Parts: sequence; C-alpha cells; structure tokens
Amino acid sequence: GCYADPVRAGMDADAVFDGMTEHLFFTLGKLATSASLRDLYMALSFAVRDRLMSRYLTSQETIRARPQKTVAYLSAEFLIGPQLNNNLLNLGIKKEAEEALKRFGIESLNEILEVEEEPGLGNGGLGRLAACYMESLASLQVPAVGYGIRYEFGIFNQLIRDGWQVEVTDKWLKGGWPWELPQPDEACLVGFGGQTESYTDDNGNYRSRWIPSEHAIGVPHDVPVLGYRVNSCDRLRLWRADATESFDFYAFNIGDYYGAVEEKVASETLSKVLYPNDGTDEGRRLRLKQQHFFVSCSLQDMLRSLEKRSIAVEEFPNHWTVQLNDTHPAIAVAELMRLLIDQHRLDWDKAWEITNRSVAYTNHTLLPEALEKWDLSLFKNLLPRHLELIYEINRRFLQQVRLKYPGNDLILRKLSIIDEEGGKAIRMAHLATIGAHHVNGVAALHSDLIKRQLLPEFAQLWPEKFTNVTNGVTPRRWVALANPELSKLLDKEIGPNWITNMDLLLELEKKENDSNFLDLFASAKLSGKRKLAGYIHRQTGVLVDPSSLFDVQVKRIHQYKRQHLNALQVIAQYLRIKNGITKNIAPRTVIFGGKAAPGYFMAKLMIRFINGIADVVNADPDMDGLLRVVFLPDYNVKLGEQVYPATDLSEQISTAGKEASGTGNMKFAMNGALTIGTLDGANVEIRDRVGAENFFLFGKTESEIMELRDQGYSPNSFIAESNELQETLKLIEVGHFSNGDSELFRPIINILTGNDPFFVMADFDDYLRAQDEVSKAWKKSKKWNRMALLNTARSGFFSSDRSIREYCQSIWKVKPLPVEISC
Ligand code: 26Y
Repeated sequence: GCYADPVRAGMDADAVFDGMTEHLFFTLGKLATSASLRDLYMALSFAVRDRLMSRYLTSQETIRARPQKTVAYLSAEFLIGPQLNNNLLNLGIKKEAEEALKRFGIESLNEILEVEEEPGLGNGGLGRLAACYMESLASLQVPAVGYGIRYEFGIFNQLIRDGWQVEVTDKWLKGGWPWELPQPDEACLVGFGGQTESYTDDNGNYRSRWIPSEHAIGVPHDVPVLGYRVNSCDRLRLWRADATESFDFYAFNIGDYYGAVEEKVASETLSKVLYPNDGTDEGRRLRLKQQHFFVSCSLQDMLRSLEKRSIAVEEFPNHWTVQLNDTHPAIAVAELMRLLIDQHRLDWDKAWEITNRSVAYTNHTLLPEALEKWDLSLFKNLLPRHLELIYEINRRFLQQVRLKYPGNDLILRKLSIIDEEGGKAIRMAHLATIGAHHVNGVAALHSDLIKRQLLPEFAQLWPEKFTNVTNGVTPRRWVALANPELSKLLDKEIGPNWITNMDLLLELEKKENDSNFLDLFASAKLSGKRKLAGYIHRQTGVLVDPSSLFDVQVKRIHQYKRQHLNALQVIAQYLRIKNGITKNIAPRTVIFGGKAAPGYFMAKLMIRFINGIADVVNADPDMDGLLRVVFLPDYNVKLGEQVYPATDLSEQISTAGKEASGTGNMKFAMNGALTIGTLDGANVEIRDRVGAENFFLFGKTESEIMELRDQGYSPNSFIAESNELQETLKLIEVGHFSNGDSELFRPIINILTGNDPFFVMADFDDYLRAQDEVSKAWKKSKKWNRMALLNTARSGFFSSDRSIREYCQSIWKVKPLPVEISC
C-alpha cells in the first residue's frame, strides 16, 4: 500500500502543484490556462485524494496482517460535510495547497472551498454525530468502517420565498464528487418480499427457506476518512442500490440466477432519496426497504471479510463490533441471525450468542413519535423470513421473562417486541434492546430517562446492559477548521496539542483575568462575526452590526426545540423598545437557522413566523442599533462552520427531558459562546463543566414538567400572570407580524394557549428573566469575555475523542492499531 511518486504522494507545494497540473490535464481534460474555479477544486481534490491512498491502503493492509476487532458503525445517515478542507487539515498540507493555488492565480483557498457541494446525507444531529465519530475513530487510530446509504439526493436545499420554506432537490452528485471510490466487485445482493417455505435438510432437520420476490444490488461507494496527523485512514462504505436488470454485470452464486436477471424492479429507487423527517416515524415501506438494504449489504460484507481471510464465522464477535445508530439499522439483529442460520447453517443458540456478543444499540430519542414501529402486515410482506426469526427471538425472550416474573402478564406485554395495542406492530427499540449487549443513551440525563421512562422493564431485567456515553463533536472540524482565528490564538498560547487533547484547554483558565488575552480572545470572536455579517448581508440583504450581541439558534425546526419561545422573546424585546424601555437592553442580532420536515406544518409555520417578525423589526427605525432578526436560509454543515465561531449566545431552550443530548450546544461552547438553556440533554453536563456562573439557566426541570403535566397543565394560568406575555400574544393575534392578517399565525396561538404540549408558556417568564441577565452581562464586556473564555477552556470533555474512547473501552472492547507507512 505504498506509493512514493512525488506527483501523487509528495507533501510539499511543488508536489501538490504538479499533482494538480496532472489531474487538470489527464483527469479533467483541461489546460491550466482555461481552468475554472471548479476545475481547480476538482484538481486539488484529486491531488489530495491521491495523498490519502497510501494511508488508506496501508490501513487496510495493517488490519489484514494483524487481525483485531474492527468497529462497524451502522447508520442510515452520515452528515459528513465538505471534505477538501478537512482532508487538507488532517494531512497537514493546508499551507502547501495555498501555495500551489497561488501558482494558478488563486489568492485564497476559500475561493476554492466555496465551490464544494456538501453531501447532505443526514437530517441533523444523529447524522452529524456519525460523521464526528468516524473522524475521531480514525484520529484515535481505531480500525473502523462506517456503513450507510449513498443517497442520490440528500437533505433538500432550503429556499425562503415570502417567508416560507421551499424545498429544492439536493443534486450533490452533479458535476461529479471526487471523494468516493466505487467498488463494483464487492457488490452484494439483497432480497425482498416473497415467502418462506419449510423443508427438511440433509440431516433431517426442519428448516425454513426464504424465496424473495425481488432483489436489489448494493454497490459500495467508499469514502476514505483520514485521522488527524496520523496514517490511519478508515472507510465510510455507502451502498448504492442498482436494479437487478444489470445483474449480469456481477458474478454471484445464487440459486435463482435467471429469476434474478429477469426482474424488472426499479431497485435503484432504493437509494434515491433521504427521508427528510427527523423525529417523526412515518412507517413508510420504502424506508424499511432502505434500512434492510444497507444493513444486509453491510453484514454480508463483514461476513465476507472473514471468509476471505479463512476465519471461522464463529469468530465474528472477535472481529466485528456492530454499533446501531438508533433503531434505523435494528433489522441487523434479525438479518445477522438469518445469515448465520440460513446461509452459514449455525444452530440457533450459537447464532444468538454471536449476534448478542456483536451488536450494541444507541438510543437517540424518547419522543414517542420518533420511536420506530413497523406495521406487522407491511413487515411480513417485505421481510417474511425476518418476521419468523423475530417471532422466535420474542418467544424465547418472553419465556425467559416468564421464569423471572411468573404470572405477570402485564410485564410480558410491556416487554414484547410485538406491540398489541391497536394494529399489531414491531417495536424496533425492543428488538434492538433484546439483541444488543449494551444499550446507551447520548447524555447523562437522557440515559437516566431511558432507564426510568422509556424501557424501565428492560432496565430492571438487565441493569448491566444500560449505560451512558455522552455525545461529543470533533475539535478538528468545529474548532481548528471552522475557527482559524481562535485556533491561532490557542496554538500561540498553549501549543498545538489541544487539537488532539482538548483537556489542555484548561490551561486557559490561568488567563481569565488577563485583560490583554481577553482582548485577543474577543477579537478572534469579532473576526468570526464580521465574516458572518458579510454572509448575512449577501444572503438576506440585512445589515447587522458585528459589535452587537450575536444570539443564535441553529438546529432543525421542531416544537420541542421551541424556536417559537425564542421568537416570542424577540417580540417582547421589540415591545419594550417600542415603549421606550431601552435602559437594560443590549444591542442584539437574533439569528435563526434550520430546516423543517416538509410535512411538518407547525414547523413550517414557525419559519414563516420568524420571518414575519424579522420583516417588521428590521424595517422599523426604532429598532436601529438595538435589534435585528435574521433567518439564515439553508442551514447545513458548511454554514455551521461560519456560525459557531461567530456566536456570542447559544440558544439551547428545548423543553426539559425532550432533547436527548444536542451537539450544537457543544460546538458553541468550544468556540466561546455562552449558553442560555434549560436543564436538558447535554446542557446539564455543559453547565456542570463550565460552571453555573458561566451559563444562563432557566426553565422548569424535567421532573417539574412531569409534575405540571400530571396536575393537569393549563398554559392560561401562566399567561394570566404575565403582562408581557399577554401583550406579546395580542400583537401576534392582531396580525402585526402578518400585514394585518390575524389568521396566519392563529395555529401557533391556538397551540400555545390550548394544550401547549411543550410548556412554552410555563417557561416564558423565566426565559425572559434569563435573557435580561444576558443583556446585563453583555454590558460588562470584560466579564463577558472571561465567561466566554472559561466556556472554551472547560469544554474539552465534549470532544468526540473522549466519547469514542468511552465506546472503545466500555462497549466495543477495541484497541487502537497504529499504521506505519514505510516509504
Ligand atoms: C424514524 C425516523 C423518521 C427518524 C429519522 C431521523 C427519527 C429520528 C431521526 C434523527 C434523530 C436525531 O437527529 N436525533 C438527535 O440525535 C443527536 C445525536 O445523538 C442528539 O444530540 C439530539 O438530541 C437528537 O435529537
């Protein structure tokens, strides 16, 4: 795996220049004199990709020569973001690339980075977490493969027209994407539908055989994932579905060869598009097909890797540890059983032992509407053999439960994989929990609630199975790459090792009273704010003042995340300014960003609501110098890189108990934003680490919310007690933010004054109080800067390196495998 040609592997500016020149000529068919920015982006990307190859291939050789356990991270989403800058950073050739670009007449690398389309192969937090974890795995030199789907269309692009969200197809592959390596020779065949039949095998045993009615072919498209300044380069293997019409392109050993060739199934639609709902399970047939498709390909791929090396299938758990990123890949429990029993002829107990020793499950949500359930008839129609296996898993499991709780039918009903309430359905969280050796939540509070509320009967049955791994984010992308000014300052002050050892940031605590240093810290922030202000002006036409407080809420739009609470607060501030009560007001720019699921009416209306407020506020001269409101269209990874470094105040205001963890909250804190937030998800741990005095806490706790709900919550009792809230609601009702149309935002008013499912009214006054604290603190700039510095200094815990170390030690039992390159 070693290739030393300087044109392909050289790390200096000359070599990068030569590599680009060759790619322009031979790969792109262009002369340097006529190359466009896009051509130069492609040429540089190919030159960088060349430099990944010896690392990538040597990493694979190393594990082949010294077999040890590899992590298989199964996720329906990988929101990896732009690749070029990250690979330049991790390779350590950013300066060299800049120098090479100068010779093509390009003065700033940014011009080239601008061209890159990001693969939006995820909705939000869960997909981005998978990407951060892949980067940390490689950086920690842990052998790993991420398995997922190569959606042809990722998360839609968002336009804002007349204040409304408009969805536009994400054609990220147009023009070619230089970071993937298709591997058609490693294609896998996946079946769907049909029926099972029983037969007696050669040894006289009754067996079941699945005769699918359709097949699809999965073609791996591999993306190299390089670690930071190491040779370890892991693989993200994304499956593209091909129709079996092109089956004869591939060499397979299956019984029904002709049947497979003759199929006229448009199987390629399987990997066509990412479902854009995060948080609401719609139980769609095609989604289950997508899940089984990528899970089956991935497990076959793992088993094949053992066969290739003549390793017995019984050894599977010593070579692979399979992590399920939520229940989306939970069919893996049944599919691994099927492959072991039907294809590899293992008996049930052996197959179950292998499955259980290999699989672990991460839960990312408690919200009932996000818990995957599959209608039994749909499931049976698509995966009849899997249904049989699930019935048997369930039968054996419930038998075990009966022995422990004799005569307790209630507990059987609660634990069963089959939900018998209403139409029968398969509960994927139960399948995953029974099949896995560990179940973890993604923040301390969340993991606790899994045990107390979501799966209490399981937690009682298997207390040792349940654990917590608090989420983390990669400091490479989210600090080193996104925030060059802060990074420079950190390098100068504490040396460059913070990038791989974020605990070193604690040394910054010594600087908390150093005015000079605080000024430098603040000017790094100001530089980020100037850049964002420029972007805001170009995108929205709104002029914002970089010296105002940048108050930011970016995340998917959801009622539980309560963007409407933030919006109401903005209206309250607007009213104060209109009424001349400006003494305690700090000049603010309130920035929102995020996509709404296309079918989520309330979320889309919330976007319209924010834009309605923005129009009124920004057009009113009374607001000049005091208040601006911006909705940033098309929030994605690339835009996040602009936003986190430019933020003073991070809005983390979900109803307590509803946000499993949050990861944006961590990105903000690392970049020196202060948080205004509830005791929800990882906010709790952020506050514990950075110090309560450096965090603006408000709102009811999870147990207070529960109590309120149990007592029969009535939002009107809270409204009755708050004049500002009444005035705020009234202004919306008269159509002040909708050109006099008093109907437009009626649904928002109705929900808030009706049953207010997310307790917005209950938390409003305390939120306003906390915002006043924010304004007060902002006016003492030195104190603010000290608080901000302490947020950066104490946020090392939220590095995904720490999270991955925890997974490796307590769940996966895997060790690093350093990769050496000999040439
Ligand atoms: C069932 C299907 C429609 C579905 C699709 C996507 C359900 C959920 C999702 C995505 C969930 C998600 O992004 N969850 C977030 O995971 C983050 C990483 O753990 C958490 O930080 C965050 O709190 C949680 O909402």
